[in-house]
Amino acid sequence: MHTWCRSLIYVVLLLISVVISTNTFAYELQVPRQPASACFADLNSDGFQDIILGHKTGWGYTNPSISILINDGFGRFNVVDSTLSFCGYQENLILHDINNDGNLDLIALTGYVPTGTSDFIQYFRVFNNFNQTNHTYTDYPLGRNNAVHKIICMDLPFNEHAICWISNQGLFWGYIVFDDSGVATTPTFYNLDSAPQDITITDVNQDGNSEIVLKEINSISIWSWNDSGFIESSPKCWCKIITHCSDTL
Ligand SMILES: [Ca+2]
Ligand SMILES: [Ca+2]
Ligand SMILES: [Ca+2]
Repeated sequence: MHTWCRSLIYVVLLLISVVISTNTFAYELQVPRQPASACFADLNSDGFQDIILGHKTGWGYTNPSISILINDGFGRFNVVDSTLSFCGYQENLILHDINNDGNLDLIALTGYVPTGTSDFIQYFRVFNNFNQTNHTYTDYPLGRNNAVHKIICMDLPFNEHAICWISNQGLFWGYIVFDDSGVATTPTFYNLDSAPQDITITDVNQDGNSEIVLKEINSISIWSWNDSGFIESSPKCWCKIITHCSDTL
């Protein structure tokens, strides 16, 4: 066989392998709106992790807020439900067992403008035992209606949990505690000197209890939990962030 003939066969086989690979692994999923967040759980109890996508709804109460993508066990996902619609950007979807029944609950944000007012009243929407088919929920008012920047959920002693959030519009952070049976308290707020940028959870001093780490514009503060609520570490700015600027490069 001529060398050019072998080369041609090699090129054809290579093209065929590329086409097979493309058909096997490349596919597209269409969801109804731009995703803004995602979290993962086995929503149909088949042993494979599925995806919950949060969408930016804009101000439309009927725009899809959540899409459920079910894992087929072979590396593909199918969009099985995009019918859940409620107002609120879903930039923070959290799965947490907020009522200690052994089932993950989905925490989202929602809100509405009551008739005759211009205020956008905000709520946490907690879907109890969120799975592919059960979408029952309870709404919990945030108490302040400034834009929510980020949500986290933290385990507290005695099987209690706290949903915490920051607002860079209102310069504060707040939390709601859920007791061991899932009953919520009224929200508590801490005003800040500057806009909070981020909030996260970690065991800073490695004592087995988690603390909240709050990042403001130029500082980081640590908040630990006791029977009276969250207590800020002292001094306030245990870590000063200094930005160096130079006119010359
Ligand atoms: Ca699954
Ligand atoms: Ca639960
Ligand atoms: Ca700790």
